[in-house]
Amino acid sequence: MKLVVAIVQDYDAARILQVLLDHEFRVTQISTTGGFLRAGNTTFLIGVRELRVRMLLELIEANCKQRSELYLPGGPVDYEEWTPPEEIFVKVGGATLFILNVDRFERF
Ligand code: 2BA
Repeated sequence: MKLVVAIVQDYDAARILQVLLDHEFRVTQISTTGGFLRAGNTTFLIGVRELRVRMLLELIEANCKQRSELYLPGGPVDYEEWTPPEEIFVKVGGATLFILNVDRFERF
């Protein structure tokens, strides 16, 4: 079994969730915040049999889009030396995925 952690843009989240449910994936949705833009995004945790991982990734890819977002400086002063000093556009998404091995899965 694998655990897929998928970070997607809020714009795409409702559509992706619906498609995954339609295909009988079990999903946990978490509201998250991107560290760089400090804007909301959505993280899905999806436990999935190995056989279905490819289908899962195809469904996510088909339902998320890359977009340009405006980065505004002005985060915590401690981070200033690592972040751009001025406004820039960055490309965000479609999706950032981590695919982890699951040692054990139980439901009680
Ligand atoms: P954010 O951290 O808000 O990043 C939004 C977008 O800003 C990123 O899009 C990337 O294009 C750009 N970006 C991030 N850090 C940057 C930097 N130091 N300098 C210049 N541009 C930078 P994506 O790569 O598509 O990432 C979308 C979201 O996925 C991220 O939102 C973050 O929440 C998550 N993410 C991406 N890579 C991650 C990682 N290695 N670990 C954990 N979360 C990650």
